[in-house]
Amino acid sequence: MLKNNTVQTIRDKALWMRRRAFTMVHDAQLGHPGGDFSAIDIIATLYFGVMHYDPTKPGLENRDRFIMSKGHATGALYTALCAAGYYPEEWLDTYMQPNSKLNGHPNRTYLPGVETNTGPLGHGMPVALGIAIAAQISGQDHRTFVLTGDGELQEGSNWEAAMTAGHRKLETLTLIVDRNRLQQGMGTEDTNGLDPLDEKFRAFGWEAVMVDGHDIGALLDVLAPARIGKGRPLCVIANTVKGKGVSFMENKASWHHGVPNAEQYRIALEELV
Ligand SMILES: Cc1ncc(C[n+]2csc(CCOP(=O)(O)OP(=O)(O)O)c2C)c(N)n1
Ligand SMILES: [Mg+2]
Repeated sequence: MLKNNTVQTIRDKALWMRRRAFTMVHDAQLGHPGGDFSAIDIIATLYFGVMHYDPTKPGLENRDRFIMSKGHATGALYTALCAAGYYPEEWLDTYMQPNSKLNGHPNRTYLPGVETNTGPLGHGMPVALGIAIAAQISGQDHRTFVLTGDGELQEGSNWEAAMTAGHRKLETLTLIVDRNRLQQGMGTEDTNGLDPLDEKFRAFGWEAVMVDGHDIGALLDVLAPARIGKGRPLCVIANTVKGKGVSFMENKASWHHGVPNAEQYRIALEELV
């Protein structure tokens, strides 16, 4: 189903996702809230403004696919799938508990709506490439979206997939890069620089655009238009802030997998309104 939601409705979903994800991380004392918060506006835009899917039929043949390649940001993915209707909210309360379906990294065997297991960085793009090639060969027009971290792009497997996608003119494939400029402990440009990222993708035969990854209207403008006939895969470089929405978390590498104490949790929920 296509969700013809307004920008405000999507923003409300994203706010709920941030609060709910942070509660999950607080309760479990585990998780990756920095990368959850940089990605949530992107994922909310996809699920509530762009993608065609039916949560009652997770295997629907011509559904649009979303692959969460930065699989550590489960707070963002699990809250989105819940809000999209794939499973009840009580499941979120089990996050990271023994025998939960909501593990530290997403598992398609346990969780409806998860297209492929991720966690080891650099695998989502090659899987998305394969799905998009299969669609091309079989004449399906569904779209395949893949979200990678920017640090994740330091993995060479992404570039092999990017090269093949350009070569095969995979117009139904859209990569979104969560460009928060931080990886696990340091800046991407301090470790293995990525800039100029847009020019690199263009050189590989892609269309590449930059967008504010927290501006839902701008994200809709670049992600919603159909790709059939464009003749090239699309790379959306979404400029984001790691920890977006909570003052003491923003742009702090320590919140990559930092977890809140009671006081930090209270302040964060006060700010996330
Ligand atoms: C192959 C591999 N190496 C290392 C890790 C450990 N790891 C998890 S997240 C992360 C940093 C990822 O940075 P980025 O892709 O920028 O993610 P974000 O900033 O969006 O959280 C690392 C090194 C991993 N999951 N997989
Ligand atoms: Mg990053």
